[in-house]
Amino acid sequence: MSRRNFLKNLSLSTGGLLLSPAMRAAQARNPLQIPDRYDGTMVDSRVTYSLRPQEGLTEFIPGLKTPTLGINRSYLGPTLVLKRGDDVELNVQNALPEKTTLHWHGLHVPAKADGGPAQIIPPGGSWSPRFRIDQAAGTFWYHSHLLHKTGEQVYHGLAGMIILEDESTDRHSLPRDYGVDDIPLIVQDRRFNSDGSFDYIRSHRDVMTGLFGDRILVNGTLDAVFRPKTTRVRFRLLNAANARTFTFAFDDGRTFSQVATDGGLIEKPIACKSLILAPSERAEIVVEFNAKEPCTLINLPLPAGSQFATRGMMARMHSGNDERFDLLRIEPAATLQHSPEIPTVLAKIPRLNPSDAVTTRKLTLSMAMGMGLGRAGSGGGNFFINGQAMDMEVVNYRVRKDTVEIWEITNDSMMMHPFHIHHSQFQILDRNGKPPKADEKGLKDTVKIGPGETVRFIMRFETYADPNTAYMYHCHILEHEDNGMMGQFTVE
Ligand SMILES: [Cu+2]
Repeated sequence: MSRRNFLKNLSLSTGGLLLSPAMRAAQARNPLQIPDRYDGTMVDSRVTYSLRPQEGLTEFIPGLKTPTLGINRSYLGPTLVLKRGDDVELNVQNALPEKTTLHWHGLHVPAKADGGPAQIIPPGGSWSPRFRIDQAAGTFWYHSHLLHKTGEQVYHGLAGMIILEDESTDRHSLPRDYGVDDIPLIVQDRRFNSDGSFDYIRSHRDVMTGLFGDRILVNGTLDAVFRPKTTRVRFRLLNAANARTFTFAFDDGRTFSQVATDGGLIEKPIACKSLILAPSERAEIVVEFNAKEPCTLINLPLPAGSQFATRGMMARMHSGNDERFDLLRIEPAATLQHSPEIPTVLAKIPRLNPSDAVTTRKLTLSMAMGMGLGRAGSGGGNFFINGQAMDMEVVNYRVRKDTVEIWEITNDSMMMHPFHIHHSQFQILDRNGKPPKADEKGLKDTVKIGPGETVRFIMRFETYADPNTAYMYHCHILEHEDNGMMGQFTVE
């Protein structure tokens, strides 16, 4: 057997561990970039933010310029800091030569302000949604949501973090010094061409599994290193990859504390050694460090037997979630400033009661197999919800304002789909009939649905009514969303 075939066979037999030579530990270490914190400016009693989607060139790889998209910069955008109770205006001035949208992922906003596929901003155009911030503190994000082009625009950089603060933010002893001990980690995988440009969709497989890269960017930094100056650091983990699921852990197996899910603080910290986030999911974790004791934030393969693993004939073409690689090198300073203990009680989350639900909506996610995948080949897409691909002309559900509903999502495909719904945070009732584990008891806007699984969640549709403008629900594997796995609902 030639060495090449030996390696090929070995890589298949180890579940793809050798598939990505670029995932090897890199030698160069670049200081972790921290996106600028953007608090906005007060204009006529509104906190106003100016956001400018634009093209740029970004040097991820020394000596090579990558054509990218960014917001107020060449790649990604500033971290928007929003405060509960504030009236805000987000002025988006589209400096791109193409249309775009900006969606405030996880925020409770009017449908017209949501930044979904209907709120298109033409090249040179602007869009200035206004709304009041009224939800719990947490980590959210904003990104392009352009119909059929979300994957491509987010991949090139149209995304940023949102930190929402409320009355609890100053009360808790959680680390909150942005860029010092409160650190955004926007984690993405990318594939580069030899000229440094991003390599987006190349094959049917890239659409079918969603696009997987073989290099990791954290806040747009390749081979990043972070140097803590305090004994505790809060990391705001955002899986901003198009398709890859990350299983976050540390190379020395250390325990850390999860303190928040997608929609904000959980009731009490959860001690854990690993944490799985699918695309668009967030978690806040607090990690303890000792001076001069480095470690590495890594990605582990999905645990053996995970319900989120790809099954059947798809499993062999989809090893991307089975690789181990480094995400962020961490090198604490020689002396660390002491951080206070984290609180034992974080928040009180009032539970919604299933007996208050006026209806249960049943949605089934599915995908067509075989060739001809991708919109270009098939016209309509190969990813479905209840057998239908996304159609801008179809409002799939009309929800009555101020009602509570249960949504029951079933996955009738061979791979996991992270299901995301706009409008509000939900609470998971059960997964395959069993109550959610601790890390799924908090507020969520995205939930992993493994192959064959059924998840029920409960949600209240309050505050905003608009029979003419829809909110979206969709798979957050962006290539699936772009190719049909999305639907629309109104609240009226
Ligand atoms: Cu999907």
